[in-house]
Amino acid sequence: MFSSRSAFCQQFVKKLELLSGKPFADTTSREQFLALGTMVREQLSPDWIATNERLRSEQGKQVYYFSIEFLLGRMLRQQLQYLGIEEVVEKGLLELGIPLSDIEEIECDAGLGNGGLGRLAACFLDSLASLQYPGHGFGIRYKHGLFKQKIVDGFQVEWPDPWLINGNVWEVRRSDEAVEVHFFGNVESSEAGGKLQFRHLNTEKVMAVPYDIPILGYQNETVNTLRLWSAEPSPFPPHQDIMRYKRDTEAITEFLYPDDTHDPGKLLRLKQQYFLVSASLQTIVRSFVKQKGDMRSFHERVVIQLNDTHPVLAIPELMRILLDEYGFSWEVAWDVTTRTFAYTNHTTLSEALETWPIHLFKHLLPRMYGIVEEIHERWCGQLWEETPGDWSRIEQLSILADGEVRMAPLAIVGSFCVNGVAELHTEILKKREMRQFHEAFPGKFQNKTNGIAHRRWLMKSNPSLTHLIDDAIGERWRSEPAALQELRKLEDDPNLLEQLRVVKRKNKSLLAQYVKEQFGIALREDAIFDIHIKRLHAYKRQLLNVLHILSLANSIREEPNHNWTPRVFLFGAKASPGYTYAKTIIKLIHSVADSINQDPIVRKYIQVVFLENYRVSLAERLIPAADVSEQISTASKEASGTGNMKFMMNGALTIGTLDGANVEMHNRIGAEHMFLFGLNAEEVMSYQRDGGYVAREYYTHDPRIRHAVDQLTNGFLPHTGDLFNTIVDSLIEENDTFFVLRDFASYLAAQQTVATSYDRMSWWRSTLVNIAESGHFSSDRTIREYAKDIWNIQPVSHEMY
Ligand code: 26Q
Repeated sequence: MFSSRSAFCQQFVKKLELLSGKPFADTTSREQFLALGTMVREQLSPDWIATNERLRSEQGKQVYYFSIEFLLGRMLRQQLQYLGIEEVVEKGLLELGIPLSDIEEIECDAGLGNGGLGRLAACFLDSLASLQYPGHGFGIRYKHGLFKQKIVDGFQVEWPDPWLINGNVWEVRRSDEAVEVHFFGNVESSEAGGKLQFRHLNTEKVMAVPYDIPILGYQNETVNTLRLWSAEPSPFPPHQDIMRYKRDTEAITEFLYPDDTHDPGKLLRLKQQYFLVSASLQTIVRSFVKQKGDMRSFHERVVIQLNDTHPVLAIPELMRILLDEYGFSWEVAWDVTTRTFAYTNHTTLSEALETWPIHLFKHLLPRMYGIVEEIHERWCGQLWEETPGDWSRIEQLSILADGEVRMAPLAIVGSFCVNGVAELHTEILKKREMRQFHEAFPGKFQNKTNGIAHRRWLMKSNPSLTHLIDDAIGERWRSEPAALQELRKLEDDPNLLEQLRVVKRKNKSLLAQYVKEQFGIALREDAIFDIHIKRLHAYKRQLLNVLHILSLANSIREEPNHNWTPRVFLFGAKASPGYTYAKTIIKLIHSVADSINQDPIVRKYIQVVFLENYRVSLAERLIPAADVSEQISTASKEASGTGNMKFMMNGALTIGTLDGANVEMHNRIGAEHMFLFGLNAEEVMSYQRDGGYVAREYYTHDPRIRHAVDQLTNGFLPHTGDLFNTIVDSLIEENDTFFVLRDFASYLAAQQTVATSYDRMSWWRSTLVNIAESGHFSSDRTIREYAKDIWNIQPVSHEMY
């Protein structure tokens, strides 16, 4: 169909007219997008069927990735690249007078995630397919993804994200594979032949309808599946109040929850979690049994990775299936279950660990509760035998405590492997946050440092750099990203360094053009582009960046004739709607931006821009244009970070703390190729243990700090009154939980080094070194490690067919 440009054009025009019912000349970009998307789907269909057939007949072990979030972004260009038809299509369309980039803009981001965790799941699917592993995703088809952010008068306002409003070309509804999920009701037990049997009665039934999305491997004929579940009323509804039943049912998959400062009262969130795991396990068990599998060896052909604790109900749900539906003994069921699941932890912030009130859990999921209670009791019994009388150990390790179900302990006890997402993070889990568990299960904890899909975050988003790399070292790196290291031979090639500079300038220019068109703001292209994009959280310390900007502006006013290096500070961040502190920081960034952009002296050198509605497709434009990557979390708080890797891969230099995966970047490139500052994790944790930090002393003794902090509340920022009192209070009265003032001087010094090093030969050499060493952070490496060390699965070979 895409064999030649003219064949493509002919097919495209025909498809477009058929679908739109209009002559070609009258069609809109949306209709063109739909036509092209439909053609792409038809093109990949045979490979999708073949991949599924292969998996069915081969009967090897498969991995299923359970995640409440998949932050996919846009898919069109990626599909074209993976099918190897981008050039034919792009040139063909141009002959018809249509820029592919215009059609691309029509596609809504699939924003079914909050940030790092959801995007990681999407990158993993990409690598699974590209490496030909038999691996599939299971998630939820939210009718509305993460809220859209609008900025009104400097404040964040949230709007629903109606991403499905024009349909979704990539999905296939599979009503024939719908299943039922049961909520509420009561559990009855009876004895038969000396054995207790349980029946879950009077339940509310919800239909789970799957929508499958094809996940292509890179030019390898593999098409895996992401199955997203949608909740619909059952065709046999309960007798009373049918309207309420319909509403309650549809509400289950209506919205993605924003990552709120944990509110355990949200019944709907728990409903989503059980809905996902119950429906997904039914699909998996059904296809396993259909292939004549014996449930006693389920774990030999199925491994399920739990992305954080959100899908952890899968553990008691598989127990339920084995006990109640297959009549297994507890011991055998537990053996199969604990050999099936592996759990990834994404946080060390103890306040973020998930818990559910028992009364709510029991009401919604009575059978799940009975099973969790028994898991808990047996586990505590085991602990008691190991260390009789050690109540404090049992308390720390127990699953039920203080009227709550603790999901992380359930996950650890019920799975055969627990992994952290960066070396430092895993060490902190093993030595501190989960030390007791690590001692109870020696060998269960592993590290799997996160990674990113280099195909999206370099090949797709940065074509200029991609071609430059191809010219320098050939194309092997595209399938073996570690080969980017070959660039290191060229560290002293002035010609290549100059070309890196040219590419960066070009990308900055493209971004400037976009920002001008979208937001009406003209960016100064000769400045350092210093970019801080991620969710807004106190521990990520956007505030530290803002205080530095205020301080830099103060210095410029003091010495207006000094030769200051021009800089553009770009921010992008969504704040959770209920997170007041984070929302105040967004307003603060806007107020500081206004004060600076209006100051006739300061604005000669610096510009501050907050870009509304940060999301995957915006990240793809920002990251290739970055000179400086802000990775400045309080050491020990950021589990890994993945934005850090994306910037590195695009040749930005990191200003950062030794936190998360920054530590591993540092190990690979050395301190001379990044700008490190601040306390390390040990130092932060010893302050937290022993005390001794008095934030007020830093405020009192450092005039630069005092000046900048005072500017938040002394009327320097116009029309803000006492809006920012709470921020100053968090620093002074609440003693600055995240060590912003402690790290301030060190951050300033690092920023000064950035300014003096910029655009020298050594800068571009560092850029080259960063790119060369970034291959390690491809999710291909990560997925190979999971496959070998946790999943025990092999790629599916095509050769035999
Ligand atoms: C919890 C309860 C109720 C509603 C929402 C949530 C919720 C949702 C999302 C809690 C947490 C998340 C997301 C967490 C996350 O993205 N963590 C990040 O994971 C990345 C991938 O491993 C790491 O790189 C980051 O360091 C980590 O912060």
